[in-house]
Amino acid sequence: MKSLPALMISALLPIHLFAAAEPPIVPRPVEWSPGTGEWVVKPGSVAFRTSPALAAEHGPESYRIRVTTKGSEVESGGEAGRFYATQTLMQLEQNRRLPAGEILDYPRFAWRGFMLDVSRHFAPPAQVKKLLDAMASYKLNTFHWHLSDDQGWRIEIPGYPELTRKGAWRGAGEAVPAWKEDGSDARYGGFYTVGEIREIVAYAAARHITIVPEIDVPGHSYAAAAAHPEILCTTTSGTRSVQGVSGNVWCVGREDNYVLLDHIIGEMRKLFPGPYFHIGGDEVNQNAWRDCPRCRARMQEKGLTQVGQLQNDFVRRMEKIVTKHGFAMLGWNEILHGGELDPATVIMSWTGTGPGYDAARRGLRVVMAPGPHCYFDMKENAQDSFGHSWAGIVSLPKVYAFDPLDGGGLTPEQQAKIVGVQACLWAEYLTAPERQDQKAWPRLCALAEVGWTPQPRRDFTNFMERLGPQLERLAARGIGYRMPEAAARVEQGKVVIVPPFADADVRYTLDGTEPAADAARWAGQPLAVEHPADFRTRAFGPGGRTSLVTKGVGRAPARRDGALKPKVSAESTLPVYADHAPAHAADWDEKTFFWSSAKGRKGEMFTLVFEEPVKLASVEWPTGKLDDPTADIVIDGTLEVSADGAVFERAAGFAYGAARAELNGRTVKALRVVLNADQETWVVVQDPILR
Ligand code: TNX
Repeated sequence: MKSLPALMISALLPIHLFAAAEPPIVPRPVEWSPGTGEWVVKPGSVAFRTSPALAAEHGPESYRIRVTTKGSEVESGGEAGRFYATQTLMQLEQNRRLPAGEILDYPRFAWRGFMLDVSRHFAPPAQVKKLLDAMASYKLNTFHWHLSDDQGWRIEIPGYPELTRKGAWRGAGEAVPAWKEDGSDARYGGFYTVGEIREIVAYAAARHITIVPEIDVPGHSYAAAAAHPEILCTTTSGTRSVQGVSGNVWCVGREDNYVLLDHIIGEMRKLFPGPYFHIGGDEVNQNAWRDCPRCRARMQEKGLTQVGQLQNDFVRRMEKIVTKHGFAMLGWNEILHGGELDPATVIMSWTGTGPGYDAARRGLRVVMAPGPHCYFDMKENAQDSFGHSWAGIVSLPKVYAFDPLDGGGLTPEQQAKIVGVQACLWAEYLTAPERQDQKAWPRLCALAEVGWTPQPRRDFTNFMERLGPQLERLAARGIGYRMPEAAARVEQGKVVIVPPFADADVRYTLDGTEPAADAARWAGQPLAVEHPADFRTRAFGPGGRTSLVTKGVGRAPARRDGALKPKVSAESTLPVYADHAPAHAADWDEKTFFWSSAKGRKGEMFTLVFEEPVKLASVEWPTGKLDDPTADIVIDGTLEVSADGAVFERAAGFAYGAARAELNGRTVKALRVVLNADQETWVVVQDPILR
């Protein structure tokens, strides 16, 4: 005991010297404890065994890895755990070496999914397999395959050849070749044969991925109706779906339709051994049923008073069919409307998290896929050239920030109904295969971590530190991932580049040209930049991927807490754009601002006159648009101060669009911005920050 301190020091010293940084594994494991040294991998010498104790405690997907200088061993809860341990080992290994240490790992959620829409644009089998490979390496275990929609029916159904002969091609029966070599043909169609489906299902199973097939009914069914017009109502009211399509809703009063759906699901049961079948159920234009005598008869028979109730009636019948074939049913959150559901039915919450919480309160199981965090067809950045934006900008940090259990005020029992999380990639814009890669990755790395890693172990900055090696891995798989942007901002009068992650290769130019791979490389030294609006950065990633170009230099957002808000009037010599009158830069509301409708000219002014003179310690005056750091800033200007409103004197100059002056308690009657030079842009003036 006496010698313990000395022992501790000698024991700690080497650990400290050799302690490896946390290995860059995604998703981040539950526990990592570093060891000493490393093990040089000899083929086939990892010892695997299953551990009933681990299985009992953390389930079949759990595993534990121990690496010492002598070797490595893996214990797993089950086959899946063994597979995931292997994925982790592959991420750990560098130059045939594994760092010594111990990892204990298991998932936070059972459902870690990705949905691919192959209807709007077809994805050939090889592309699906490439996706499954990458998903598995990030421990994603559910592939939701959106196989039908208005633009295409993508699965061969024995007995109903027209579904694919006509329904898999845009335009009635028009045979458009599948992928054009150069990906230029946006109209391509295609479908999976029974053989191809079998092969992909087996391929997924070997990677511990369950496939959940979806046939979207009763809406989103234009392609099915192109093949089988008889499935529609006898009189269509001509109304259109949210997405502008008419004639795309199955008649719910036609008995033969249920026979056909039963047949389709029966055929699909033979191909998909998994526990779930997704019936869609979203965005149904229920007006289609309004004037149809069969639908009206159905309402009478069932004693329904509103057309909308037919949706629940249809969903209940689908539940019976799906259940009869041994599947549990899944549907988009619209199936919650209008009545009870079978307790085995699972809800996919897409319009937000609210419907998911409601469903959990009703005792139903839920997969969270809310648009604002999980819709990968959204733009990732306001400058993105393609993508929807109805759910906002779904950036990498936005995906990462999602916690499926954070909100809704659920009890622990209700929380347990939330089985997991899923990203969805709708394919309206996926006109070429590389677009799929670019929309999916690396956001799917972030989502994998949402689904796997315990919430207290999740940290975006830490995630970004582990991202660089993942991009190498994605590039090695031939995935054209999206390289995240760098940012540039002012710190102490100099420009500093913030790379998207440590060691990222970021290049810049000073003259407004797009940085090429041989442009000046950011090496961590702050830069003096004469024309910040002409500053450009671009990040270069593994596999020749490049980010968008970031333009200009950002300011840290101005802090306005505790600032003075005296009564003031405002005027400008510049003409006003739309409703952005001068008063909007003096209403102490940072969301509004003054905006000129002409380029700034030398000598133009923007003046604030206080009703009563105010004593000011300091004034900070930002110009330009808040969401776009160099748009419409004052480029060369002076901040002037007046004690009487008549005689002004210089207090500070503008740099990077803002001016700041220490006034040390001076009495001020008026403030103004004066332009020192003509500029090419209009002028936005924000409210000054007075203290
Ligand atoms: C809504 S999500 C849809 C899809 C679209 C998607 C576009 C859902 C169940 N329906 O049909 O492709 O928005 O973001």
